[in-house]
Amino acid sequence: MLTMLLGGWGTSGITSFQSGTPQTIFVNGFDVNGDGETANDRPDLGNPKAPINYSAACLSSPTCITGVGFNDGTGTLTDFNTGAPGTANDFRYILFPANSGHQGNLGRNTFTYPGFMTFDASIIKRIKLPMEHAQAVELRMDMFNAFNHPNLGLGSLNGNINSVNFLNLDATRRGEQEQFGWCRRLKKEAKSRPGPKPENAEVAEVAEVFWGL
Ligand SMILES: [Ca+2]
Repeated sequence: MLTMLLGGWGTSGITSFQSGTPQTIFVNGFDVNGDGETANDRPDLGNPKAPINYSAACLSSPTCITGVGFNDGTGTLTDFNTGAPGTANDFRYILFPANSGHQGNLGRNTFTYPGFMTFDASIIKRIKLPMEHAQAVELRMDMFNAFNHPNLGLGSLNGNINSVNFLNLDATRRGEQEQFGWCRRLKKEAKSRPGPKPENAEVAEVAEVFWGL
């Protein structure tokens, strides 16, 4: 009994690392340089450390700073989304009026999302059975992202300033998941045939796998 409880255990695991995805910051539906293209204009870079806040509460508040500013051409700065007055330190990105001819100085792929990291692991327990033809039952638990490490922002890449999901780092790509299952491993004798017996025909092992317990 003690041997049955303590023996037959096994583990396996896979660790994955991936560097962050680069993202170009642009504004859709707002032709700043006046070239007729409204889907690829880029802003100026303001304070690179200014926070971005595209929460629903901030976007709907006339006094909230979202981190994207608007220069009306005279140097006066307001928030591009809410109209709240601000200073150069409040805005990471700054847009100029539509058809103003201004070319944003922000380059392509200047924003990098956080990297991707997961730890997948499996715990396996094999139990031998004294039944005819049945050799063992294998129980296993597979854990995907076993330590529930958050992978922020990778599920909804969005560099469009005019989207409510702009740089949405709250979205997670993959959370912790578990899967349980069992596998019945059988030994069955190979069919007898006339003539000499092949060397490897004594026993064939097959497995029947059922998942989703
Ligand atoms: Ca344009």
